[in-house]
Amino acid sequence: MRSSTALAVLAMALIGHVAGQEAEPVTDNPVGVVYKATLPKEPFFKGAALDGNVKGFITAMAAEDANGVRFKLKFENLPKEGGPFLYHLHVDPAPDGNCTKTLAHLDPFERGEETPCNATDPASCQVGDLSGKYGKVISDPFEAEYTDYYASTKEGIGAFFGNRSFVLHYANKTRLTCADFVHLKDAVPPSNVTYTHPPLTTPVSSKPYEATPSTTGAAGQSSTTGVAELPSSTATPIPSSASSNMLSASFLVAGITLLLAVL
Ligand SMILES: *[C@@H]1O[C@H](CO)[C@@H](O)[C@H](O)[C@H]1NC(C)=O
Ligand SMILES: *[C@@H]1O[C@H](CO)[C@@H](O)[C@H](O)[C@H]1NC(C)=O
Ligand SMILES: *[C@@H]1O[C@H](CO)[C@@H](O)[C@H](O)[C@H]1NC(C)=O
Ligand SMILES: *[C@@H]1O[C@H](CO)[C@@H](O)[C@H](O)[C@H]1NC(C)=O
Ligand SMILES: *[C@@H]1O[C@H](CO)[C@@H](O)[C@H](O)[C@H]1NC(C)=O
Ligand SMILES: [Cu+2]
Repeated sequence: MRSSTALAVLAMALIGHVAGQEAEPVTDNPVGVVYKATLPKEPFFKGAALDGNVKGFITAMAAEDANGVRFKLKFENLPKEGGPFLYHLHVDPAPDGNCTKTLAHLDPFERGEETPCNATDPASCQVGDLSGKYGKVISDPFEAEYTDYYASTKEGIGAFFGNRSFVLHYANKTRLTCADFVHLKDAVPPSNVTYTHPPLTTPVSSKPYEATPSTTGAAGQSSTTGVAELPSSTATPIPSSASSNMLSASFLVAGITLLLAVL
């Protein structure tokens, strides 16, 4: 059984590769989990004509109905020359800031670099080609917000980007700067930065938030029944302050539910 399934998957992959398969929308993204990638203080490209680095971030969270992922981003202090700038989700993270180590674009359907990205048909694009699908960086500051149906917050599938990075490029593709995504629930702020804890009463344990009593019915219910997915009725809309370090209690509850389901 198992090997025939594996064969079927392999066959599908091969057919997909030959036929130039379109990206598939992800309809069951875990809701309430926030990922954020924040650009570092120094650019990777040593020749950058910049005071410091481009400032900016990308935040991403599944849409309320688990269909697609809502992206919000802001870039400022861009170089005066060399634009319009491109940005993509890349395959690997680069914890040491060496953007070469992020490897290629996130492209689980193997569209490759040759197939042009048609923005009116985003499934035709590499999953990671966000500027191809939603527009290049053409202003300073630059802000954008959109839902992408192909990149995913669901761990274990190729389109998952939560353990990866994004790279900001010059128009000539030179890698200017990059940042790794972090799972905000697990993000540890630098110890010398004042951090406002979410309203929790539980002492810190080695498994963060595991023993936390729920603040609404949703998490308690899920933890006793072992339901793996949050019903969409309990999903929380993205607050406009999603980029701050302070997670809302609802996000936390969603996170707890997910964590309990995963453990
Ligand atoms: C790409 O453009 C930047 C900014 O104009 C420039 O500094 C860099 O040398 C260019 N890279 C290549 C490979 O031409
Ligand atoms: C970055 O990583 C690449 C590939 O691993 C390596 O060839 C290069 O020397 C590194 N660059 C720096 C500045 O460390
Ligand atoms: C892009 O996709 C749209 C919608 O599918 C289609 O009408 C259009 O012809 C495509 N453009 C190119 C250049 O392939
Ligand atoms: C990231 O997650 C994907 C899907 O879960 C996995 O295939 C990949 O190996 C992971 N990459 C890294 C660098 O951990
Ligand atoms: C926190 O500590 C790091 C490393 O010691 C330092 O570079 C940074 O400036 C400090 N940040 C603040 C806000 O004090
Ligand atoms: Cu790129």
